[in-house]
Amino acid sequence: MYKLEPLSYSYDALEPVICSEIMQLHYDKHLNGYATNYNNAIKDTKWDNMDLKDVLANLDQLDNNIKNTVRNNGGGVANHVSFFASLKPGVELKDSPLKEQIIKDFGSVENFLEEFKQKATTLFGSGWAWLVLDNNKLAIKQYHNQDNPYMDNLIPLLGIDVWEHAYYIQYKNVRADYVNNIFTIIDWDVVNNRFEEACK
Ligand code: MN3
Repeated sequence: MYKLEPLSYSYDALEPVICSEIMQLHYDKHLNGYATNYNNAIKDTKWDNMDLKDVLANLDQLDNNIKNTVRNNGGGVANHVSFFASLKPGVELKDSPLKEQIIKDFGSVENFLEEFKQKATTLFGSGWAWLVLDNNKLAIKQYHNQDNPYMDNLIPLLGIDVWEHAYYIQYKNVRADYVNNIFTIIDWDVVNNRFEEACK
C-alpha cells in the first residue's frame, strides 16, 4: 500500500514555468490515478507491505496478472513523487558534493545540462530523462512510459517528466521550451541531498 501525501506546495507555486492547471491535473488526476491503480493491484498480495522501490526492483518476481499494472502504475508513483519533490523556484546548484561529481563525470555543469536537456527533448514518445547514480558514477538515462531507475537497480536522483500531460496545456508541442524552463526550477539542494544519501 502506498500512501500518497498531499502536494507540499500550492498548485500555482511553480508559475510561470508550470501553470496551476497542469499541476492540479498532474497531481490530482495522473499521480492519484497511478497510486490508486498500484494499490489495487498489490492489495492482498505479499507485495502490499513492501516498499515501492523494492517492488520495482523485483518486478520479475511478480505474478504475470499484475506485473504490467505494477510496472506502469508503481513506476508512475515513484517517478512523480520524486519529480514533484525536486521542483522549487530560486535554488542554484551550489558548491556541493553533487556539483563536484557532476564536474568529474561530465567535465562541466554546462556539459551536464546540455546532455540532460538533449536526452529529455529527444526522447521519442512518452517517458522520462533521469539523472541516476550507477556504481558511484552519475549518468543520464532515458526511460519510456513510467519505467524508473529502481527497475534497473540504479539510484534515481532527478527525473524530468516529458509526457505530453506534463506540458501540453501550456507549451503545446514545443517540448524544448518546457525542458529549458523546467531546469530553472530544479531544487538542486534536494538533488544534492539524494546524492549524499546514496553515497553513504
Ligand atoms: Mn507525468
